[in-house]
Amino acid sequence: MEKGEAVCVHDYMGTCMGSQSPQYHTFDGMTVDIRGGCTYTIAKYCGNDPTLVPFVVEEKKSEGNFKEWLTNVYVYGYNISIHKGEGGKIQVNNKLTSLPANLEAGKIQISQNEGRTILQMDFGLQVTYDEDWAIMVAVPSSYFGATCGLCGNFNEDTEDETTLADGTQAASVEDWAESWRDPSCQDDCEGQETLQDTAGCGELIWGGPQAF
Ligand SMILES: [Ca+2]
Repeated sequence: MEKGEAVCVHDYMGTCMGSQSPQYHTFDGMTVDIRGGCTYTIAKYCGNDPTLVPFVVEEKKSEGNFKEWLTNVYVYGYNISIHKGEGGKIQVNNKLTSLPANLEAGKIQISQNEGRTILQMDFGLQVTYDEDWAIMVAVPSSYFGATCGLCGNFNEDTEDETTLADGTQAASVEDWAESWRDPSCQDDCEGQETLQDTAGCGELIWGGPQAF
């Protein structure tokens, strides 16, 4: 049920891609360019269905220092972190872990294949991180319309991707992308060129449904 109407949803996977540029292609097909280095929420469960496992995928991009790029996945109480350019090292709750690895009695499987680190969750979420620093997040259609972050809201509607956490539409794609930027990234705002950009760094719209 969605907004009081029954919605028929086929069983399929939504795919979101992020590249080094840095640029993201949302589940619903919109392209988002990111300015400035910081940690961004890429995909997150923003619904309130207790039968769905909450998760957060975030990516840290540092301007001019690719070694600091990493992806954090928060699921089942773990923080799984994949660091770029470090030969496939991963950290589980800040502890270096060799691959392949299984966590939570196999509910989380982490493997490596030809430079690609693959996280596969038992409920269908898949996160892969390539050698060339491209991230892919695949989410099963059970999460239809219930994700948020730079990968969008996964409802097959490209037009409403820039919906903010409070339900309103952002003034621009840039403003919307800013809203998924970690509020702690004040230092990165020094490179912004306009007053509006600087203001956006200090007054992020942050709130709404929190999975964690
Ligand atoms: Ca959408």
